[in-house]
Amino acid sequence: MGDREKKVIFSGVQPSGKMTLGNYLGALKSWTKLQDDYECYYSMVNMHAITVPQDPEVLRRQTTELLAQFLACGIDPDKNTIFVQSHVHEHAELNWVLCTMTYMGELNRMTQYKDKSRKSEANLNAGLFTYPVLMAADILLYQADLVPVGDDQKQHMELARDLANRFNARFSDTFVVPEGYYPKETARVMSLQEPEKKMSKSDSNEKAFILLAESAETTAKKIKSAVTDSVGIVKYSDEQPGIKNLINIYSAMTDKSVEEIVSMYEGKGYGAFKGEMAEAVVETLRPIREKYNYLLENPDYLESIYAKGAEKAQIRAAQTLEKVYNQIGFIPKKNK
Ligand code: AQP
Repeated sequence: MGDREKKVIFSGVQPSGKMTLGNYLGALKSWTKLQDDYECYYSMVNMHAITVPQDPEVLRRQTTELLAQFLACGIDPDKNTIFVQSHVHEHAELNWVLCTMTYMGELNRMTQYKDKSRKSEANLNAGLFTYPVLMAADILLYQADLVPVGDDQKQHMELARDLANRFNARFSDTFVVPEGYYPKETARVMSLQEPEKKMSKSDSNEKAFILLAESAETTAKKIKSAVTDSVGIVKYSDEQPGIKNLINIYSAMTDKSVEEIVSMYEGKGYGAFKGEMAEAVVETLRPIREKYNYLLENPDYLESIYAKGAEKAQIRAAQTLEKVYNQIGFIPKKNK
């Protein structure tokens, strides 16, 4: 654990739709900044995605599309290990061990479960309930030091830390206790239609989110129809959550500070602000979308990335699982 050259990072995105600006600004943008200094494991977490019903054909397609989006955002396959979660069976195995050490009360408190179960009452499955344990397994398998995620994942990160500490205390020092890594203003990008809710790729209202892969016209239209308020002043204030969210997005997409943006629109209305913001967002997304479309035409290349990724990820995952099985008293399998 202590003899590693570089610190380790793990993070994942569900192939439950196309990536939103929330996924990008909350997670992927930090991934690209961290890839030079850390040993990074990035996963298309399809096992998490099936906690809500998925069409098999769509899930298959979305998994490779997600990989193309990772690469288009600047995740370098030569520097990072990029893999499909279900290709490394150790995730399911460690999940089970950790399930036996997680209290029902801990899972009952999880707000993501409460939100998602409200949305899908007809599909209240046990996987949705134990989702945070699988997430802990994902992270702990790689002995990750750091987990770059949006702050909607803070509660899940706490559970991962608690489980690592619990296991280490009950048996012996086995897991690195991971830390969450949250970007400042965009740790929670909000819905364009209901700014008190986070932007989510599975929102039934398509105007609520911006997708990295959608056309420039669609993005601009969505920004122009984003819900604001009747104050009419571009101000960074909790009383104007719609405008605050747009300023945060504008700032993160252009690297202009919030103060700079506010002063740029002094005395101007929301129309000018939204118009120029839309242009800036569209221009920042343009190269990502173009690269994404190019990559989709190269399925063999994408396959070679996730094949190599699974091989590399599995080496590390298997080492951790072997230690865990040994600690808990599972006898090793002997080959005849
Ligand atoms: N609105 C957001 N703001 C900041 N970060 C966000 N993330 C998601 N939404 C926002 C971060 O994106 C990463 C991948 O998320 P995920 O796909 O694993 O699951 P999620 O958090 O449930 O994302 P969605 O878009 O809301 O998916 P659905 O609709 O399928 O549930 C995570 O790091 C997350 O923090």
